[in-house]
Amino acid sequence: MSPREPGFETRAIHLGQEPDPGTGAVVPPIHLATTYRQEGVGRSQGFEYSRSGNPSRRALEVQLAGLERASHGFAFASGLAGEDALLRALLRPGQRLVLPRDAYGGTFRLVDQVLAPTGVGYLTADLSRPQDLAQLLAPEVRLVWAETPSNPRLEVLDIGALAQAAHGAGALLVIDNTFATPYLQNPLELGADAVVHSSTKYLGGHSDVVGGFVATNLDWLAESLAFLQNATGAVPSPFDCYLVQRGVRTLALRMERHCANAARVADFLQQHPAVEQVNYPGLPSHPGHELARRQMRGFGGMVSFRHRGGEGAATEMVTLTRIFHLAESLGAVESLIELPARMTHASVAGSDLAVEADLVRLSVGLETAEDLLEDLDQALDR
Ligand code: P1T
Repeated sequence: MSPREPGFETRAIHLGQEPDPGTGAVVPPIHLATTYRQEGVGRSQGFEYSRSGNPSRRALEVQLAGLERASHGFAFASGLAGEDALLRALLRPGQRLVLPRDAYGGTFRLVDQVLAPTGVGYLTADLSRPQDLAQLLAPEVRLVWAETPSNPRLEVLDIGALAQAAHGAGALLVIDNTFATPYLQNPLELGADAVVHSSTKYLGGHSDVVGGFVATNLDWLAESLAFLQNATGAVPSPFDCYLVQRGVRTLALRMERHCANAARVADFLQQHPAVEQVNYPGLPSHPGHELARRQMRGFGGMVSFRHRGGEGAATEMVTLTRIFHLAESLGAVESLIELPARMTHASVAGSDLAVEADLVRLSVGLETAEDLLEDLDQALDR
């Protein structure tokens, strides 16, 4: 019998987290040292200066790479810092990337306002039709960037089909796996070349740390990311690494409840007369439902919906909840509500990624489901 591989929960709790060899402490210490004594010039014990590497960051990188089924993982100071490193590693002036029609506003801003002025071009495409991608992939298009499920409309994209289309044209595929987390989906196993996370969200899970993570199985890309991590220095502090690592230990449990609560919320909203359209991949009416069933191990904790009363009613409604906090970000224990067009996605206004003004986004937390339904009901009814 071949030895069974440890399951997700076991890996989340043990990878990169062996008891401290010096003391036996079952929680690895937070290594605050910025520099490491060398035995001789160029002879270190693996760490030299904390920007280029430190044990706390390494522990987190081992843990997260193991969960994403990656041979290489890199932690960054934020999701956008990770995206920046990945984009710099993959694109040169004169080359282009494809962006999806639905993605985090900050990702669009990074490409449109930071990368494009350096000569890297972009185009947008409806990535729900991977079969159309081949025509768009001119030789200078080196990269397809996608989020699935996407922020804020919860579109589900076929990672395997996108990888095939991208690779057929000599391009690479990056998947932002922030909404799904490695618990629900492993894009590298489906053919993606790199995965990026905002670990500020479900990985940290408690709204108390900003972080990013990039994983890949490509050795040349890993080399470039390691270089950029050190050369540009957008690295997380050891304490930030500890917080994300602690969050990830309970990721499986939290995601189960996020999924269960979000399913209840989506069902409830679908039947509410003030709600026009509910975006949740777990609903059989969602256009990506069947694909999500095949590609994911659950449907996630994010829900968005259009308010039948239009922009004014939506803007008012997000201020009326008592448990859901009106706030940006997502993926933590407490439920959040927001208006993407005016908040998280203000930077996509007027672009192909523009969001409907009456769209409300919910990050469904871990509170008692009945309390969440009651809260939404009273806010929608006023
Ligand atoms: O905020 P930061 O850690 O830099 O991560 C950026 C980011 C990247 N990718 C996705 C899918 C994201 O949702 C985010 C950040 N998003 C929010 C802050 C938000 O409220 O949507």
